[in-house]
Amino acid sequence: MAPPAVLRELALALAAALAVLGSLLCIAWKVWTRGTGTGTGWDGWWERELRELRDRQPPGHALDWRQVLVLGLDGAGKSSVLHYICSQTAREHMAPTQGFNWAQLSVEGLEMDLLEVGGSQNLRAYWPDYLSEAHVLVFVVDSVDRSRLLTARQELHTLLAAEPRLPLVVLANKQDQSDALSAAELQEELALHTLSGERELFLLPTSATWASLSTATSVLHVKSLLITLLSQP
Ligand SMILES: Nc1nc2c(ncn2[C@@H]2O[C@H](COP(=O)(O)OP(=O)(O)OP(=O)(O)O)[C@@H](O)[C@H]2O)c(=O)[nH]1
Ligand SMILES: [Mg+2]
Repeated sequence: MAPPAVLRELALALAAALAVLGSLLCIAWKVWTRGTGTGTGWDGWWERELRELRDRQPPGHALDWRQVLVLGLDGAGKSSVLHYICSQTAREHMAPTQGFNWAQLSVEGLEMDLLEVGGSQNLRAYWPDYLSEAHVLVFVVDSVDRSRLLTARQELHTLLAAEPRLPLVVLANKQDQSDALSAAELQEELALHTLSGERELFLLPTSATWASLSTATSVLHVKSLLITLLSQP
């Protein structure tokens, strides 16, 4: 009769072998079935898995995901606003965005992705590609840059023509500057009154500077507005 220690080791080895075999069978099953759904390839498979995982979450635990798309001409202050919203601190110098800038906020049961696409002319061609995923468009305008207001207006109206219902938040930024146009003047310049009445539309005067943190033009009001807008069912 074998001693109990040897039996224990044999039993452990057998259990480990069964576990490995089980994992291999499971992987084989996933590989076998991955091509049978609507998507093909690993990307589609992972997306389906993620979707199923989200659907399996009990009520109250579901990830409430929202995307905020932040656009506007180069230098308008998009990155500064994002930085301010996410960190409640201002940065002295902000480098131009070469491509994309992305931040995530978890607030009041919301997972909020804030996606900035750079505003330089070569990047503006990519702006429309991001509209369909967005739940809100934040369009940042430099209230001092009078010479490019017409360009800002044209870019904004072109974008909105493709998405007649997308909620819009226009930020009249750099209000700390003495020569800044007021929000009312910008409303005229950007022809916001011509936009469809179906769209939720907000125009906020903002300033992404330290000194403005506790003033009426604080960027933190934007954060509150976004939370309210995106919390709607
Ligand atoms: N005075 C003042 N300056 C600001 C304000 N917001 C941004 N700036 C400055 O404006 C410049 C451009 O700001 P960014 O945040 O980089 O602008 P952007 O829209 O992200 O530009 P791109 O990434 O090139 O598309 C930086 O020097 C900022 O410090 C503001 O409210 N007031
Ligand atoms: Mg930027």
